Amino acid sequence: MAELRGALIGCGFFAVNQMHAWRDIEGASIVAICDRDPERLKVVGDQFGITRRYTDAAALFAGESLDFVDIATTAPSHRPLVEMAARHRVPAICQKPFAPTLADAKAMVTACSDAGVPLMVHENFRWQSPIQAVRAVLDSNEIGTPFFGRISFRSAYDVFSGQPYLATGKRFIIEDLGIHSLDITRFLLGDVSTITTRTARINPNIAGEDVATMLMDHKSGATSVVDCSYATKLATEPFPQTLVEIDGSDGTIRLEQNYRLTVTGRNGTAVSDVSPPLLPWALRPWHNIQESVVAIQKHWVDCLANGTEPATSGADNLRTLALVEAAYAGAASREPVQLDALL
Ligand code: NAD
Ligand code: 89Y
Repeated sequence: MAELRGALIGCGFFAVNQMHAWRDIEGASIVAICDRDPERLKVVGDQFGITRRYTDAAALFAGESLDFVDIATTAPSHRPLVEMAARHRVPAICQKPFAPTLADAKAMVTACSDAGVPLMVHENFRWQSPIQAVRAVLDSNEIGTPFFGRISFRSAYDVFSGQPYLATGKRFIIEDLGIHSLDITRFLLGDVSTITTRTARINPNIAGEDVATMLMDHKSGATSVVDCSYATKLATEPFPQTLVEIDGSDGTIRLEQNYRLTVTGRNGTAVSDVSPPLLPWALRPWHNIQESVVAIQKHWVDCLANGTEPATSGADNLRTLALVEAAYAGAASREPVQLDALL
C-alpha cells in the first residue's frame, strides 16, 4: 500500500504527541503542517523536519494533495476545519472535544458523510492498554454480565501550566477530561439512557467546574458512576490514570492505581500488571496517554486501508458529546437528563 500523505493542523501542546506517533506508524506520514501561530509552526516543523508549513488552513488544502488531515486545534476551530476538509474530500481526524456544541458536531458528521469522507474523533483514552485490558476481560465473559461500573479519575495534577486555556473556560472538567471517562463508560458498558450530574468548583483560580459526579443508567440495565476531579490531593498522585471497577453476575474487575488489574471470576482471582509500555519518546506520567495516541492513529490508518468505520467515528462520538451536554444541563437543573432526546 502506498504511504498515506497526511497534514497536521494545530501545532500546540498536545500535537507534539501526535507527531511522535505518526513517526512510529507505518503506512502514513505527515508531509505538511499548519498553525496560525508562526512560532508553533517553526518549533514543530524544526523538531520533526517538516518543511512544508502553512499559517492558513485554506492555503494548506489548496497547496497540498492529501490523504488525510489530523486536526489538533482546540474546539472552537473544529467545525470550520472539519467542514473545510469535507469540502476538499479529505478524510479527517478531529481532536476532542469534538465541538463546542452537539449541534456543531451533528453538522460536522453530516458534512463528512455527504462528502463521503471518513471522520474520526481523536478519543484516545479508550485506546489506553489498561482500558483495553478491562474490555478484554469483559469480552472473555469471565465476570458474566456487568451490572455496575465506576470509572474514576481523581487528581490534583497541575494541568493548567501546559494547557492554560483550561483555567479560563466556563466549562472545565466534564468537557476536557470527563469526556474521556464518559466515552470509557460507553465503551465498557454500552450506551446510556439517563444521566444525573453534580458539579463543584474547588479551585478558586479557575472559571469552570473541577469536580463532577455523574450517575448513569445504561440501556443494558447496568448502572455506572463516572467521577472526576482535579481538586483531589492524594498520597500518591495518580495522573493520568483512569481507575475502573466493574461488578458482574459472576465476578468483578478492579483496575487500581499503578495499573494493577484484579479479576475475580469463574476461574478464581488473577492479579496482573497492565502498565502501558514506555515508548522511547514518552515522558512519565503522560506515557499512558502517549501510547494510546499511537494506538488510535494506527487504528485510523487501518480503517482507511480497509474502508472500515473508526471505533470513535464522528457518528459514534455524538453519543459521548451528548453525555457532556446532558451532564452540564443536568448539573444546572439538578434533574436527570434523557439522552435519546438529544440525539
Ligand atoms: P494548544 O492551544 O496548545 O494548541 C492548539 C494550536 O492550534 C495552537 O498552536 C493554535 O495556534 C492552533 N490553532 C488554533 N486554531 C487554528 C486554526 N484555525 N488554524 C491553524 N491553527 C490553529 O492546545 P492543546 O493543549 O494542544 O489542545 C489541542 C486539543 O487537544 C484540545 O482540543 C484538547 O482538548 C486536546 N487534547 C487532547 C488530549 C488527549 O489525550 N486526547 C490531551 C490534551 C489535549
Ligand atoms: O486535555 C486533557 C486530556 O484530554 O487529557 C488530559 C488533559 O491533557 C488534561 O485534563
